[in-house]
Amino acid sequence: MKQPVRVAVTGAAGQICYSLLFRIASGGMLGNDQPVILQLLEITPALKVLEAVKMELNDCAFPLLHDVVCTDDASVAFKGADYGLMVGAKPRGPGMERADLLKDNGKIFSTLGKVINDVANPDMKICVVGNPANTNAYILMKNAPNLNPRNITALTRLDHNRAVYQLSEKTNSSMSDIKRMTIWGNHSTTQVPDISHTTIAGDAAIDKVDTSWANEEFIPKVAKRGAEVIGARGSSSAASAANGIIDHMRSWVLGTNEGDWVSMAVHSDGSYGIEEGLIYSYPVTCKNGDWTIVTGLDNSDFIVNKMKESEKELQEERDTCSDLFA
Ligand code: NAX
Repeated sequence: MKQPVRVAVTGAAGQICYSLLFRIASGGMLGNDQPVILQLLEITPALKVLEAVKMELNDCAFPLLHDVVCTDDASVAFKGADYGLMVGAKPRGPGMERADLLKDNGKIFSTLGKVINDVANPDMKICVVGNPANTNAYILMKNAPNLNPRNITALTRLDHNRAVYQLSEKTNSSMSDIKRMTIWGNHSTTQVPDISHTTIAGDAAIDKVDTSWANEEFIPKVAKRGAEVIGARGSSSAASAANGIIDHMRSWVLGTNEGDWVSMAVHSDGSYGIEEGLIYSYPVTCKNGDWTIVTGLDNSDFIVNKMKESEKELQEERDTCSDLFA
């Protein structure tokens, strides 16, 4: 049996984690042979609820779950952590501007970045989920210089999965036949879901749909799917977000399938003319616990313009929070 790894999770008493933690503990994220220790962080008022989550985790008798630590002290939660799932953040309140949300949540990520820098395993792999996810990841990265910036990523896998579903519904095809879906950019409404390089059972997806559907219906449908779920459910996506996190980490750690790729917001190396250092969603392949941006894709002017718009939004978000990093 492998040695247990430490998985730190923030916002652990929240909605997403009520699905996420049970899937990690059952082996869905890191494999059926990988024992885990969950190190769960919450704000002090939520510790009572967190204890109840721990009771339920224990009552599942998961063979892979070695221990559950509940704390409101980030230095305890991240001590020796190998993986960090950064879910905890404030929701956008009534009348709150996006800039206010950026500042409030940015502060959480600058504080956590400093703690992680001091106490976590320097090879720790991080997935930021709390919104604005890409910019929070950027702030965390800037406050944690001991970590490898390649190990600080943000979640766009939920958007990727939403895009696969929309295409499968439109073309009446099986989701397992859809390969090479791409989400470019920010996890926001400027994201660019792109089927230009996607295949369905080996055939080009763009040959099976109208360009007008791909550009005018598919892109906004995927980009605004989160709002659609909120409208129907009264609160934001939770189980599907947890599933996206599981998929993101599993692909990163255990690898992507031959001939396919996934979408991850990662530290830009300047590929496709995007500013180096931004946390930008790209198509990536993963092997041996590392990711590689898929290069050499030929993008239409329409897609390139949209990619640039999303880059601009990320630059503006970063500039709004510049006081949170040196
Ligand atoms: P909840 O409000 O249910 O849970 C958030 C939890 O975080 C709460 O229990 C709160 O006490 C805790 N928290 C707040 N500040 C904290 C801090 N400083 N340290 C530790 N914990 C803290 O939200 P939930 O539905 O679970 O969503 C969490 C985040 O995911 C939100 O920011 C949301 O916007 C974001 N999402 C991101 C998605 C993505 O694809 N990147 C999709 C789903 C989701 O909307």
